[in-house]
Amino acid sequence: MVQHHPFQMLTNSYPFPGNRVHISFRRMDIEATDFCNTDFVEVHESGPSGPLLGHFCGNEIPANITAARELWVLFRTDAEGQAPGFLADYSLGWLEKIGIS
Ligand SMILES: [Ca+2]
Repeated sequence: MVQHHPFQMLTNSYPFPGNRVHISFRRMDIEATDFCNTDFVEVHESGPSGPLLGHFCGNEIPANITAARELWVLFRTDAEGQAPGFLADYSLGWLEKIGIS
């Protein structure tokens, strides 16, 4: 039986039109499995039931993600194996101010 240890983070920005959340992955080293189905990072827009923007494992650094007002990030592991994990940072703001066009 696979045992999950979910961790979730919800980022919110203010609901002004044009406001965005931008996330950049800096390091990525999560146990790689077929279909990334035991250990993974998952990014959704708005919340857990929002559109899936990415589902990642392994050690390839994902592309940057820019979404609407909110990003929901889930990191999930099981009890098997160890890896350093991931490092990401995020910024909030108007697209022009965070350098996204
Ligand atoms: Ca694992």
